[in-house]
Amino acid sequence: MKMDVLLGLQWGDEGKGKVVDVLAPQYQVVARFQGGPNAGHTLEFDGIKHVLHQIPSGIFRDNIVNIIGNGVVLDPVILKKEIEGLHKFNISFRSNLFISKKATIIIPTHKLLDAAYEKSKGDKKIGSTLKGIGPTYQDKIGRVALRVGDIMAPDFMDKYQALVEKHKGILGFYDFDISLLAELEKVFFDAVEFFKTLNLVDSEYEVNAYLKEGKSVLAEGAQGSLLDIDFGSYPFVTSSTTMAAGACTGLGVAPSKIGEVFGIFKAYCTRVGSGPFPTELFDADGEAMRKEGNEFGSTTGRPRRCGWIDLPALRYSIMINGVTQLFMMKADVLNIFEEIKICTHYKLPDGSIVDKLSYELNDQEVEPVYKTVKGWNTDLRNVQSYEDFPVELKEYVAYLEEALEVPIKLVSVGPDRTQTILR
Ligand code: 2SA
Ligand code: MG
Repeated sequence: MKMDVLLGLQWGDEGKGKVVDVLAPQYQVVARFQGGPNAGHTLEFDGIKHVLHQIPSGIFRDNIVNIIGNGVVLDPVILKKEIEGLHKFNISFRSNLFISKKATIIIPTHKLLDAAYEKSKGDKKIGSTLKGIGPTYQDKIGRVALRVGDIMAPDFMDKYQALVEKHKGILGFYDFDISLLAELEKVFFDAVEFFKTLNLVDSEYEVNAYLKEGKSVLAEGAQGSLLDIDFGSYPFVTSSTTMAAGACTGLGVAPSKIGEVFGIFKAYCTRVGSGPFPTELFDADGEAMRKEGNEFGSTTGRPRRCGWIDLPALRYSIMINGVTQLFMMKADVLNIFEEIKICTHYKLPDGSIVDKLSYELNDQEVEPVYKTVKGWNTDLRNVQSYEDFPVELKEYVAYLEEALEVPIKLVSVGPDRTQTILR
């Protein structure tokens, strides 16, 4: 069997959680491969809305094994809270949640460092979720981080203290107040004890064994391709590999074992945090999108920046990920518009028209070139199948499909599990 990968093609919040939840019955294993508690995957079913941060979105389906892979940075405190939050759903996480011993641990000083770095950047700040993601990946690459497996080792406290001393030195350099640390550590060590009771495994063996046995595995991405550490709008990115290749390194699965790559995108665009966003709307249309789409960060509650769909950016993401199927989310949010704009190119300050996300593009004020189409301006609540789509929505889908050269296999017309139309 091959492992399918599902990922966001924009700046995150494309609706990945919902899609995993809908696709989950076709899979026996769902695995997270990067990111950490900066992610917020929202699922809605039976009138309940639930947000997951680190736990894979397969957790709500019985008989699905959920794996947190080595590429993830994990906060034990948030994981404990997440698991406690699942108690009311009667989820047997003891038998269906497995965590890689090679995943990296976020410790309290990582969160303080995140805040210190952001503060030092002033108005050039990244807009981090302040969950300690960047500093933890920094330590991983710097070969000094603590890993999940370390918490079982007798010298865990020594390793922990050595890292904290290093962090204190940096925090001192930034003159950052660390008076909260003792309190944070108390909660952290409490969570570490809980953590020891979970299923800690060599997940690369598990995932590969499942594939060998013919079980279907879905790798669930977090954030989006335009936030990728290499290909995103650097430095306004997250610190992990959010693209399909990250599923290989973040789970220990060979590139030859990757099957379908599902690319999720919204029928428009949002971004939370700083950085370039060519089609961003600052007018009443942007405000209406935010309101209609309830565009507020599911981890931090921050209002998301909103704008029209951006085809050059989508084509770029499709290229670097090798997307084989597209899923378009939140089409219903555009119901309110009489006209819809599609960004087909960018106009550079020198007047030239381009459709590539070149290195230089990042630092230029670009103007989107739009094609305007008629909106459907209709409620989609009663839409049951593609045949029920208003003609303008059919045309929108067809236009995007042709421009992106990948089939759009799924269109979401509302937040609930059931409001998902397969084509
Ligand atoms: P970080 O926290 O250091 O990784 O942030 C770096 C940049 O990456 C962006 N980022 C995100 N963008 C969209 N959604 C994310 N998850 C949450 C959600 C965000 C929230 O699902 O809504 O609740 O605010 C996410 N995580 C990181 C971030 O905004 C920075 O631009
Ligand atoms: Mg999200």
